[in-house]
Amino acid sequence: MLGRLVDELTSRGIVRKKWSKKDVFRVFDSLELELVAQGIPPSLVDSLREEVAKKLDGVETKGDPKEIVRNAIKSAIRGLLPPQMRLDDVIGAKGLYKVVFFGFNGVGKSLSIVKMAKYLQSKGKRVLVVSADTYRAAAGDQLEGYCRSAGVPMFKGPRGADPAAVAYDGLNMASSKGYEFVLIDTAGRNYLNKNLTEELRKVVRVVQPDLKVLVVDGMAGNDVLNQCDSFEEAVGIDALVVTKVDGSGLATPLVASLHSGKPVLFLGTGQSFNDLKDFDPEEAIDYILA
Ligand SMILES: Nc1nc2c(ncn2[C@@H]2O[C@H](COP(=O)(O)OP(=O)(O)O)[C@@H](O)[C@H]2O)c(=O)[nH]1
Ligand SMILES: [Mg+2]
Repeated sequence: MLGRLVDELTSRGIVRKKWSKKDVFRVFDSLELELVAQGIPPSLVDSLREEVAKKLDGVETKGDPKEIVRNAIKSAIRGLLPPQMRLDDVIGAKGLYKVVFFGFNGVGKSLSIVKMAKYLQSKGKRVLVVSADTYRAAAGDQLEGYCRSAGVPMFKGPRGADPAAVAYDGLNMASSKGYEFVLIDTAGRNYLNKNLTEELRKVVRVVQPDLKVLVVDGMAGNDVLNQCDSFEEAVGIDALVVTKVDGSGLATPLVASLHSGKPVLFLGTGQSFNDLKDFDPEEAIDYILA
C-alpha cells in the first residue's frame, strides 16, 4: 500500500543527500491520488504527510535511506494511532461488564460475539449472550445456534419484541444469575436509518454499556470508514471489531482505527469460534508498508 511512497521518498533523499519538509510534501503531493485510491482517506494522507515531514526534515541520507524512510513512516503512524485495547484488558473488570455490539447485516456481528464469549469463558468468566435482534426472525435463531454449538448461554426475547426491553430483561437475568459479562447483539440493516438509530440509542440508554462496539467487515473496503462515521454520530463507538481479515488483510483495521480514533478490540480471522486474535499495530504497519 505504501510501497511506492517509501520508494519515492527514498530516492528523493538519495538525490538530495538529505530530506527537507518540502521534499516530503512534494512526494506526498505527487502520490496523493494514488494513496487515496488505495483506500487511505485524504484527511489521513494529510496528517501522515505532516508527521512524516516533521520526522524526516533535516535528516541526512546516511546508512540505509530506505530504512530511515520506513522508520519515519512507522513512527508517524504509531503517533497517529489511538491507544489500543485488547480483550485481556476487559477480563479483570469488576461487577457486570456490559457490551453492546452493532453494525450492518452480514458483517459478522453474531459470530464475533460468540467468539468473544468463548474467549472470556476460556479465561474462567461467566458470560451471557443476549439477542436484542428481534427484527429478523432468523437472527435470534442463528445466534442461538452459534451459542449452542459453542456452549455459551444465551437469552433471547420473543420475535418482534422491543429490543431495548429484551436487552433490559437480559441484563436482569445476567445480574440475578451472577454473570460477569453480558454481550448484547443488536439488529443490523444494510443502511443506518432513523428507525435503527433510534432503536440503538434506546438500547444504549437502557443498558448503559461499559463498551459500545462497532463490528465492521474487513472486506468492505472504504465503506468501513463511512460506517465508523455514521455509527459514531448515531450512538458513539468505544471500540471496533474488524472481521474477515483472513480475506482482507490488515489494512482495514489499521486505516479504520486511524480514521475513527478508536481502538480495535479484536480481529475476526475465520469462520470458527476460535478464529479471533488481537490487533497488533506493528504487524499491521509492516503489512501496509509493503
Ligand atoms: N472468513 C470469515 N468469515 C466470517 C468472519 N466473521 C464472520 N464471518 C462470516 O460472515 C457471515 C455473517 O456472519 P454473522 O455473524 O451472521 O453476521 P451478522 O449478520 O453481522 O450477525 C457468516 O457466514 C460468518 O461465518 C471472519 O472473521 N472470517
Ligand atoms: Mg446477526
